[in-house]
Amino acid sequence: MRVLLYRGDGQIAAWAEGLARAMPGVQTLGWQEGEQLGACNYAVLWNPSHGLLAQLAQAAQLKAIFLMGAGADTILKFGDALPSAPIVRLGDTGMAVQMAEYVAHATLRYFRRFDEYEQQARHGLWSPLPVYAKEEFTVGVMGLGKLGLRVVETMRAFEFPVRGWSRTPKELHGVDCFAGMEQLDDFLRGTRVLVSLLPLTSETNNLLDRRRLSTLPQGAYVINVARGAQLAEPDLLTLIRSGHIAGATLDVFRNEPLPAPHPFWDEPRITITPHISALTVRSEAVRQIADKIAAFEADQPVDDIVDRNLGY
Ligand code: NDP
Ligand code: OXD
Repeated sequence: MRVLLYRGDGQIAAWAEGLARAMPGVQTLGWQEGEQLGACNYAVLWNPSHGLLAQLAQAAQLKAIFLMGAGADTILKFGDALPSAPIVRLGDTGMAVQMAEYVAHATLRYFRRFDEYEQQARHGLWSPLPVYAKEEFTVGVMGLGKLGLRVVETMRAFEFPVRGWSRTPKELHGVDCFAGMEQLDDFLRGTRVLVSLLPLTSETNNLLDRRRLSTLPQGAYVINVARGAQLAEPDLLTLIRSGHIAGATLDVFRNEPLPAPHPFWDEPRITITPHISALTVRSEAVRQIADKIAAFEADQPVDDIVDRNLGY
């Protein structure tokens, strides 16, 4: 069996080693811009180029494409140039716990006023601040998939009121569930800490615009760990500067790396991280991909196949 490995950053050596260990007998091959692609049965890739996808579309023996990450927007953006083989994304593989760590940290930092205590300490000030009421700190998670559900579970363990929003209706113990565009405003109205864990699709692009962000209550906090294009960046900034939104922790941006002159860099109420909230754990990803290839070979059902119509 021949498996193509490709990453936009060229770092495939460790993936090749991992796959060789997980699938004895596998032959891995690489590809570089301008090269003719060799025959392959599967492709495992991240940030492919148009040129690579055009060649994969002609690869007669290709059975499936595996992504080295969770977000299918990274490949679906190529639209008509996509090969017809199924596209399979990573399902959790160690990312859900990292998301839970990240969101818990950002929420607790705001809720327990750690930034303010940090400032006070720098000024040698010993001065307990009023405690926020937990019942007024509803955490609202947009996207109740592999990652969102783990965040919901973690925030419930801290005894925050938790609500969730998804495309299809859900019933989750101890969680107020909302679904669809018609329930989005109600969801936002009662959310003090908003977390986005939605995929980027035509429906979620620019979803968090000025009107929707204004629907959040005064003093709300925004955590975006999904995709930057879901958030209207100038609108967030305006609402933070007006005092309606207290601040934000952002891991993802419309343009990455966040450009040097971007106003977010100068806004102290915005915490910026460089798209690290949940990193691919290569060993777990390789194991999952190897298992899914085995399932394809045995004509067994395979999880996490991307629905091209839905965009995730
Ligand atoms: P899943 O596909 O498991 O879950 C997606 C969730 O979003 C589902 O609950 C789905 O609803 C919901 N959803 C999709 N479209 C809509 C919509 N139009 N309206 C309301 N809800 C919607 O994805 P994951 O949890 O695995 O990953 C989520 C995203 O996180 C990824 O797509 C990626 O962009 C991002 N990510 C970011 C990383 C980072 O480091 N910053 C790392 C990994 C992922 P339903 O349940 O009804 O289908
Ligand atoms: C992903 C990501 O989607 O890294 O996996 O953002």
